[in-house]
Amino acid sequence: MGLLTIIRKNRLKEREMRILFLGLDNAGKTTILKKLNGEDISTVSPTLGFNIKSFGYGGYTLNVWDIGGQKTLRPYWRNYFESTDAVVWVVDSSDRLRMQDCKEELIGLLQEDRLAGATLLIFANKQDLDGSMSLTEIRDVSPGSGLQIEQSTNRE
Ligand SMILES: Nc1nc2c(ncn2[C@@H]2O[C@H](COP(=O)(O)OP(=O)(O)OP(=O)(O)O)[C@@H](O)[C@H]2O)c(=O)[nH]1
Ligand SMILES: [Mg+2]
Repeated sequence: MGLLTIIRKNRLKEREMRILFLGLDNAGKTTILKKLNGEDISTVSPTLGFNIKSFGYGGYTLNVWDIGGQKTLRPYWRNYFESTDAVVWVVDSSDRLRMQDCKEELIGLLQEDRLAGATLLIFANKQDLDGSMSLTEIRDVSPGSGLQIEQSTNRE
């Protein structure tokens, strides 16, 4: 059993999980978290550092880290990788122009040793916008088959 596996098993025993919300700026990470938390989502501004929120779910405490995605902030993402159980990669499905950029950032993330073993969920946000990319289109640009993609919108 590797060291990482032992650490993860201990964390499961503690019933705490560390989840990172990552993705390009403007993808909707903060909005999703605010919505989950029942907060007003009419005033969301770009995240310059990070926000952390804790939720109770199924007997677990989920510590969710929402990290700013602007290009100048991306080099700091790695400061948050240690002991991460899951990454939610939020995609702005309407941002066709930056889908390649989005793919390249995700490929970079998948190569990080400290995230090895963490669960990855790709979250196709902004499905409400006209012209947003479908799950199939997003899957076609994503770096590898078999990745789980969940679609969503913060606007009903
Ligand atoms: N139409 C639509 N707009 C959304 C949705 N989710 C978020 N937005 C809008 O997208 C913009 C960016 O949302 P944020 O939550 O600040 O994005 P972010 O990923 O946290 O951005 P950074 O903090 O810069 O990394 C805001 O104007 C939101 O209102 C959605 O599902 N549909
Ligand atoms: Mg944000």
